[in-house]
Amino acid sequence: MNVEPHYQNIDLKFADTEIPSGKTGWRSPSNIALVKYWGKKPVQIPQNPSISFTLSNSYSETEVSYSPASSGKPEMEFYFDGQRNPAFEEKTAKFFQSLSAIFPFVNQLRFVIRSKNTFPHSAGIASSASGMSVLAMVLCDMERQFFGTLQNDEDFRRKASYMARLGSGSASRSVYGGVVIWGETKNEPGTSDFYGFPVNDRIHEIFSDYQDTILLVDAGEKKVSSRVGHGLMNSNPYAGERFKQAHENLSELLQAMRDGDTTTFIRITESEALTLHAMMMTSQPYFLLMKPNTLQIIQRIFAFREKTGLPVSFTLDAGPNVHMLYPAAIKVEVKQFIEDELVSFLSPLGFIDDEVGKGPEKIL
Ligand code: 2P0
Repeated sequence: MNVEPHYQNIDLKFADTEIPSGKTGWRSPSNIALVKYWGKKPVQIPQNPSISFTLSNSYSETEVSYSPASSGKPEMEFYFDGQRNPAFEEKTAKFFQSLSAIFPFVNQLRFVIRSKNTFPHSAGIASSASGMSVLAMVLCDMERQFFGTLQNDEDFRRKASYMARLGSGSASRSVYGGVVIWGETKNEPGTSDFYGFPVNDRIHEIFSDYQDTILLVDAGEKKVSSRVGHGLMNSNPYAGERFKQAHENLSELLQAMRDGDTTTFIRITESEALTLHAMMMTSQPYFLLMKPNTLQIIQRIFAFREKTGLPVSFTLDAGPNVHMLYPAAIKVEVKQFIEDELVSFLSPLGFIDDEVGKGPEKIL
């Protein structure tokens, strides 16, 4: 078992007369899992390792103003898309409070947080991954600025990923660009249950600019909340086998990604997507999150691949929208395929063109 980093630090606290005011801001992307995280143990430890593409165009952008607080705990106003958002405010305040042994300085500050996403809320793109990773970047950035620690980028990212994980498991992967593993993986040194680990130096270049066109099937889509979803795995009769299979799939997928083997990539990622949904269908209570048009699109992708031999495939999140994955070199052919065969199955929101991205960026 990997050793958990020890981040509790009572010294990360301002002298009473030196509590600062200022502003910082980051942008952080969402990510799409190829081997899925579905099932966890306390505290935010995954039942199996997962691997994802960090996205480029689907991100959260968050500005945080801070000033001295008087109450001895984090004070907060949270605006989402310009509107005060009590639900996000409560969630973020709770998250910050839970971090007070790691970042004691949060108890001394009043935060005004303004956040927005580049993707529509109802698109079912993991907003917790971008939203929680962006907050982790902000807090680590404040630590670096005010306490002189985390000067080394590797230390900075690792702590940010650890913090992001505590906010939302999948967010641990968004702290890095490219291809990222979260969860200890056999024969992959550096991987850990406590933080994400980028494996770009172990990946064939065909995957470095892989495309993800997100086909929005249902605008009013309701996802299973992650709290409910992960909880279902505690009593799913197939859970044990599933966790074992995910370990095996990750090792095999990583080998295929090293080799640039798109055939194996397609077989494993599509099977992972269907298995995620199979887990929801075999839970109590059960959930059917695909829509008729999800299946229409998947069938069209199978037929297009059969007809053209082009390496186009799909994956799914915990919802009805289809992430269509393909190498950048066949963008033109895939665009035509979407126009000719898929647009009639899409909601008015259409689709989002995305691709593998570089990870979070400081904006302020
Ligand atoms: C994933 N998902 O690997 C999987 C696949 C959705 C389907 O991680 O409870 O929001 O915050 O740790 O990360 C969604 O769950 O869960 C998720 P929490 P999270 O991307």
